[in-house]
Amino acid sequence: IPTAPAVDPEEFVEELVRRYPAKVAKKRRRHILVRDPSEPQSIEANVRTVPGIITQRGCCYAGCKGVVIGPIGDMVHITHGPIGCGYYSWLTRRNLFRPRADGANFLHYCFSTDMQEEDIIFGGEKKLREAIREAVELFRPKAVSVHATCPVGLIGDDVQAVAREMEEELGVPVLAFHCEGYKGVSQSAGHHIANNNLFKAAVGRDDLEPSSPFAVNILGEYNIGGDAWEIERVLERCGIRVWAVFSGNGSIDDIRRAHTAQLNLVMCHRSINYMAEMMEKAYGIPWVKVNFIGVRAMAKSLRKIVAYFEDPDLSERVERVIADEVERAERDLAPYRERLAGKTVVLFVGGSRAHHYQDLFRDLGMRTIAAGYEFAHRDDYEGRHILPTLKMDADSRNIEELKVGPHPEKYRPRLPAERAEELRRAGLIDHYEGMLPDMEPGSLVIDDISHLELEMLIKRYRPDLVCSGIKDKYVIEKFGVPSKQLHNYDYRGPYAGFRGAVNFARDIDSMIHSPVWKLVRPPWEKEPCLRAELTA
Ligand code: CFM
Ligand code: HCA
Repeated sequence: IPTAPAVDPEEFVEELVRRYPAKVAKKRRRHILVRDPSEPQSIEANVRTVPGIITQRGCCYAGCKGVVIGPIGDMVHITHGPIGCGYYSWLTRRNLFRPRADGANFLHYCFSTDMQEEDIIFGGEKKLREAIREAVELFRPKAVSVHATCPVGLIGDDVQAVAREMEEELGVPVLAFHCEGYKGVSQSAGHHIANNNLFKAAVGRDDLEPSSPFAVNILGEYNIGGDAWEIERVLERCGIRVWAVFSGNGSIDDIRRAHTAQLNLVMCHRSINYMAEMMEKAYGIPWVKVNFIGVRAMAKSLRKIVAYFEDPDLSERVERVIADEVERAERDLAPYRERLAGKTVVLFVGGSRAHHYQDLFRDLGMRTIAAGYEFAHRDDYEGRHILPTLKMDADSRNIEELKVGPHPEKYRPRLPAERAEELRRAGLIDHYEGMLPDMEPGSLVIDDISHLELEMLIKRYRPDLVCSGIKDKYVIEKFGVPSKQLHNYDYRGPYAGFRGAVNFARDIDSMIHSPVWKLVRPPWEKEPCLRAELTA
């Protein structure tokens, strides 16, 4: 694909929205920005997609079952609904899990009530009861989760009542989630529902304390392609204990005792900020926003942790690890950087990676010319706290009553107010680090991008790489542009941490420099398929 002629971004934005009917154009215009650092900018986000537009978004059930709860490997997760919902969320996200000493790993199974027409007409609660009983008898899990899908909400099955009943009958915790797909405008509502119930039903149930004084939880890290393992390798090398991960390679036992950690590291703010805030309010655990994607971002995040602990031995050890890991990563990255520097990329993914991966591309000398989230909120773009317009429920108000551990009096704020203020001033405990401030002047930011807009963007800007998901991957590649899935990593990874950065550079280099792209001609450059000739 030849390099793009210079594009005027403002003109391009007008061209984009001109393709829509006037009312839709007005709506979409508010989701598109040309980055201008000279003024405070705001963008519309987390609102309903206009019906008829082809969006990359998913549903509330995906956000709850697929994203937050699903990766906990030693629980049985039951989808209450027609079989498609369970089937299409079965192993596709690549959240990896290694069983603990008890050997339990249920992630290879797809549990569903497989609702039929009859259940829709007469109600599915009986079937759900039987499914929970059967799963517990066969697998003896430590806990069960139940996830409602769209039709369940429409017919009114009370999954929470069934869960309470079965919990009593079987003596196993059953966590029920009313995460019907249609709730909210995207996956985002599902994250919130998952956080609330997981906090109420699991966190604080076991008071076991870590033996290390430097124990942290990692929130919003889902071990896609083994990311959590690489992060853990580095942290353990630094002498920092990973006490619980929400929820990559996750165990329900770890989550039950997560409230005894010293610090919460928030990787994906979008999916788990609710949990971080509830744990801070209820148990006094402060949280810092981190990014473990990219060499410099990883080093910066380690230094944030060090600043919190204020321990000279720890600082020294962490600096030694950073020096060693950075040197090795830089050496391994050098040949790729030479081949990738100056290449352009556009990223349209989820609610955090479209921002996090920009750091890694900067390490490689690549330029992000356009980016956007599918379902993130304004905070995640603008890098400042914005009060939510829609309040899901009042959980955070009753936080005092939510301290359920055996010794609630123990949980006091770990971070004195003065020190917190100091760290905040030094930029070391930022809670909101948005995408916008990090983007180049003149670059494009597009929220909830549509297929049409992505196609026009590729045609006009001709980026060297598009990072996206399965819904657009093959469309993009038929345009002759390599497309990297930043969701499931195209069956590869890990990409987090120091070693992950090198894996990523290698994979991107081989994609971009594959000779295959020269053989693909985008549809808009092809001859018409049919030709008629008039003969004498
Ligand atoms: Fe957070 Fe995620 Fe993401 Fe997300 Fe997702 Fe995901 Fe994603 Mo797919 S939790 S917001 S709801 S980082 S599943 S691991 S890749 S869209 S950018
Ligand atoms: C989801 C999961 C998803 C989908 C990925 C994609 C994932 O939100 O339903 O669209 O390619 O990461 O598996 O985001």
